[in-house]
Amino acid sequence: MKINRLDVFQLDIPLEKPKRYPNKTYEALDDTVVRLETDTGLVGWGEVCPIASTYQPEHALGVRAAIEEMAPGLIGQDPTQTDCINDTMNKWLMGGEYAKSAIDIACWDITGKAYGKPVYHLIGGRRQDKARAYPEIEMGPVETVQARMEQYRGEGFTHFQLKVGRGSNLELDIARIRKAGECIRPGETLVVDGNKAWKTHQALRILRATEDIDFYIEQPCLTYEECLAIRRQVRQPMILDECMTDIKLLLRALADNCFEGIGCKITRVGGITGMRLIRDVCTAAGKIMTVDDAWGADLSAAAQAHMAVSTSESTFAATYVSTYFSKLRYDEDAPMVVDGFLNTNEKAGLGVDPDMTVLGEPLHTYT
Ligand code: 0XW
Ligand code: MG
Repeated sequence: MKINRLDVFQLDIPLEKPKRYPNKTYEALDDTVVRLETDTGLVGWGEVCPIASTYQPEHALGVRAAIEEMAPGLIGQDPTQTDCINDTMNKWLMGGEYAKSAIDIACWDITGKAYGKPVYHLIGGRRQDKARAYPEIEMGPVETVQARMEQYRGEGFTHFQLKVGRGSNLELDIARIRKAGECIRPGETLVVDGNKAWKTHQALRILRATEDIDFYIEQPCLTYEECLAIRRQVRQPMILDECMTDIKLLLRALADNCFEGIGCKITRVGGITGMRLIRDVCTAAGKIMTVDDAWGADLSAAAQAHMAVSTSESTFAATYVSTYFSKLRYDEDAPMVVDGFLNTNEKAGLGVDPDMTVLGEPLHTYT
């Protein structure tokens, strides 16, 4: 089997709540969908949707430029030999894991279809009947924390991620954490996510002021080294997210005893191939992880669903499914959060059949 066509589609994913960054406010995010066609007629789909251009060192235009660089090397390759595909991509491009992820996901989709199995079957099998999802409690006044947690609890969620750190109002961060701590119930999980925002002096003051509350602290500071320094001075269990970019850093963080968990985004770590490696190391080491992505639509949700249900319950923390919080669907039968849980369908591959009237014509085609 050989790839004989690569189509690249561009979509805008409207957001329920705008995302505000220093350079601009985003009402929608720029999404890239990849379609691989083979000489057997089998087709595979992948997707990557970076958040803006300053959240991480990845951005939408970079996705499509990276794919253009790699396309000549991909035509003629066997998509079912996924490690070989990744070798090929690395021969044609250094870095650009987020763009490579979309191609990798599409190759797993084809492989599942070629063998008549859902992707989860190929990466370990069904280890969970369904996967617990979680919402973000976005930044805002203290009063909104309780209302949002009650709203999401009513929608079936039991794992909550509280956003903090937007600005230098430490008192507001402490008050929001305290309020969330008052609202959390037995059997529920509270994660406080700084999204890299705090300086170490701020993180120390806030985490020492709240060490009587039961929560995980996620990515308090920008760099791995700053998070490691904080880890060694506070009591809250640590989750590393944005700084955890690849398996080499994961092994270093294990050796440093720097974390209890990883906030893992599929398209940050190289797609299903990359996340499977990180998942298996976390499982072997007794660590936990989320199965997330930056943003995306139905294909991203499906890739997360297959990874999540094939992750052991002892390793799996939760999954953030952005289609639950945005307005773009191109396959109403694709995996979606229901009553706080995400599941796959039993179709071969990812089980997503995009509506071409939504995707429109490809932006680029490579043959
Ligand atoms: C909550 N998320 C998974 C969704 C957004 O991509 C941000 C991310 C996070 O945890 O930082
Ligand atoms: Mg995070």
